[in-house]
Amino acid sequence: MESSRGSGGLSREYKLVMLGEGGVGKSAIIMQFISHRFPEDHDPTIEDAYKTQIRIDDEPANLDILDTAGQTHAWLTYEAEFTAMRDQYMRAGEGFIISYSITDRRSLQEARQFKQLIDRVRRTANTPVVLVGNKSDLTHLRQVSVEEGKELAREFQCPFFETSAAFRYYIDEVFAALVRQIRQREAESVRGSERKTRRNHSFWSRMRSTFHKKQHSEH
Ligand SMILES: Nc1nc2c(ncn2[C@@H]2O[C@H](COP(=O)(O)OP(=O)(O)OP(=O)(O)O)[C@@H](O)[C@H]2O)c(=O)[nH]1
Ligand SMILES: [Mg+2]
Repeated sequence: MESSRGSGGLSREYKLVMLGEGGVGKSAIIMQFISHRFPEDHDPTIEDAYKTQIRIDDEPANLDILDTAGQTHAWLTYEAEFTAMRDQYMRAGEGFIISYSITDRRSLQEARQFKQLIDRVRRTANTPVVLVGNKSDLTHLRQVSVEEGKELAREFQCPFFETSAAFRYYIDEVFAALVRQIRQREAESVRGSERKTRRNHSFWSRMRSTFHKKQHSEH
């Protein structure tokens, strides 16, 4: 586990990755979260990294957030480089925000593709993920219902939020939910390895007592 000393003392670093189709508002969500600003223009991202320190459930957390390129044409132009880069952050990331726009049905389909990609690269369906339907303020342009978002989150077995980067709705909640998912998985794996140790213990004590009995009966 990596840790560093921040103003809040010893705190864990969490590597988070923002995924989603081009223009759904990935950069806007991150910018609102970190600096309470909303970028009006769409400036397509290639790759940006942000660091911030917050407290979640009274525990400090250093977030290392990677903002990725949603523009598939960029992926196609430099296909080999992008695929290599993508696989790298898919492996290095500990938690993923998969975002779509409620005004763009195709971006919801893309969200499913992103989840499949994460599962494939990491060879598990158990990676911490949060599903986000952004641009909830644009109600007149809605193409994806809240129910459809919830349904996809049920499929992914992950938390779901409809956000508005423009109005800063549910932005903090997304990042807190993702860190909680990571902490929960970690606690589960610690419990799992404790159980394994206990099982091993009882295995060895059984072996020892069998050996003991054997030794006694031989004398
Ligand atoms: N109304 C509204 N507009 C938004 C919202 N979030 C983002 N936008 C706008 O949508 C456009 C795209 O936002 P970006 O944050 O650049 O999108 P992106 O997903 O980072 O795009 P790529 O970097 O190309 O993948 C910008 O013009 C934003 O102002 C939102 O919640 N509501
Ligand atoms: Mg961007």
